[in-house]
Amino acid sequence: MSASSAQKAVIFDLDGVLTDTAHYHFLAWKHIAEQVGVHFDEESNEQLKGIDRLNSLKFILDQSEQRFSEQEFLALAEQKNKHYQSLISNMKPQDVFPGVRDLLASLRSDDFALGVASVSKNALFVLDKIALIKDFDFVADAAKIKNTKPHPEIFLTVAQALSIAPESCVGIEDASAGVTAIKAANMPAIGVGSAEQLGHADEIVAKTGDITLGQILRLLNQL
Ligand code: B16
Ligand code: MG
Repeated sequence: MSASSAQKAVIFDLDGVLTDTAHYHFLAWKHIAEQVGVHFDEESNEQLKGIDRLNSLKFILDQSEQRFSEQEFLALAEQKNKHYQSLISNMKPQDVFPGVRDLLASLRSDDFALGVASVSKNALFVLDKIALIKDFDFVADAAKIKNTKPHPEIFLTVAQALSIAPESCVGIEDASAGVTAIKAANMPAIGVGSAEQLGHADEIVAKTGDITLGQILRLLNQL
């Protein structure tokens, strides 16, 4: 099947949905937060999931008593990214979450187009490391996205690139901001995580590998 013949699509977030890079982002942000005297834990990290690098840093620095020049701000962003890149440098195909490859294969066999909507500028590097690039018809270029999640831009960009109407796409996200972005794009949303964080999703699963083809078809009213 080619993406152009598909009538429906699934658009995946990357970090925390296809692989556990959300944890690496957390470790790198925690290091920066501690350096500027800001308490940072898994709960504070929930608010940064799906938010781009500079807006994430602004969120942390706004809680610091210190003030930072533009130059210092950019140096901290660079430091976080270097740390994050060292954490992802040894990722392997085995780091894809369990069940994800089977899910992608079953979607493929049912003529779904497949896309990735990650606001991470490291997304292609990670997809290459975990050997998933070829599984997708389109991966958004985060550098070309003007509005970070919860804005729907990235999901609409992927749907348009796949030539599928938004209402025929299902979005999958682990971030509260990401679920908001999917809903704002007029797509059904599956949240990966807890009802406490993702109560605004149409359905919630604990792990990406728990998602089934039938569940996705039902969300598109095709079953
Ligand atoms: P980078 P996603 C997002 O990716 C992450 O959730 C978020 O924690 C990170 O700050 C953002 O990418 C930017 O990443 O610094 O690598 O450009 O969840 O949209 O796949
Ligand atoms: Mg994510």
